[in-house]
Amino acid sequence: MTLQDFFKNNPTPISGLIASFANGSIKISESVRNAATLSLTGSLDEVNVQGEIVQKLDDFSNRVMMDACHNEPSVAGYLSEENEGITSIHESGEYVIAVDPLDGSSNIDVAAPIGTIFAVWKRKSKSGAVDESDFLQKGTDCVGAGFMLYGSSTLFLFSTGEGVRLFSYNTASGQYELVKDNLLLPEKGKIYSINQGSMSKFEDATTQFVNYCTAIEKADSRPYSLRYIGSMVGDMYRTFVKGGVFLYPATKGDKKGKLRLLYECIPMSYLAEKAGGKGIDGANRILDLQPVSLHERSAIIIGSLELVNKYQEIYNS
Ligand code: P6P
Repeated sequence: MTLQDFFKNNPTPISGLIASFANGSIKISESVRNAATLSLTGSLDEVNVQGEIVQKLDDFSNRVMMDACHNEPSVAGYLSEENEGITSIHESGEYVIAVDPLDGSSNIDVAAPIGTIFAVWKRKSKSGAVDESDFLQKGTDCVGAGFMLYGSSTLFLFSTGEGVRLFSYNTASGQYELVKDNLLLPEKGKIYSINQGSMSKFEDATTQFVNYCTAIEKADSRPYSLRYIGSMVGDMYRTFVKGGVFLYPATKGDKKGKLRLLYECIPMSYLAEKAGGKGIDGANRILDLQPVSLHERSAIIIGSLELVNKYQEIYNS
């Protein structure tokens, strides 16, 4: 079943928006696969609001996602990792979007999986130009979220409030085709995913949790395996499929970790919870956090319920 037919059978208020993003993602996927021949590898001599060197594909993907929003009348506003401020799109639109147009772009040159991550809220203001308060909303108020993975295949995983849908792009038909209409994140897992090179900077709870994962305990299949791609969408898709836990925790010097709350931690936690998993920052549920700035960061521990609960138990002890 194609995405179009799926939405015919399961209409939602944001079907048009999701379909527009799907079309945009196919353009991004094709550019990622042909980056070298399209001279889209490498970077522009620009630095984005994050202080990161802008990869040519970051800039291209951001423009594609903005165009997707301009093509969808229900979108009122746009926030992107690549833009310093918010952008008003359609003043009569109902929804605002927070997006990481190309997460993991530093992995482009090594052909590792990269992707697009987005979250959707209903605007709080009635109409007209959007303002920051339309975006600074909790994950519990999200009306949808998703990510596209540009890897060995192009995958689209999203939820509009019910279950998590998984589609795969069929290059022959040029369509996203349904793989699963209710993807569940395994409650248990045997994989932990963290940049263990930062061990010396981790807070005690993270060190204790890594020691738990690597201890020999045959009763529950420990030691677990370490898998870390260094691209959140790649590590998270594996977690949805195989179970396990992904951690980008706070460090002794950096209480907020590295990943962005509005367009990385909240969408991934929204999806994880819709699939039976969980996302926390250590003590708190990610979806309960009240964002106070557009590009704020958050620590994140996310994945199989059993493993995230174990981390939280250690954190609170
Ligand atoms: P580190 C990619 O740059 C990214 O934003 C995420 O996709 C990924 O999970 C993380 O950073 C990797 O960060 O510090 O381990 O290289």
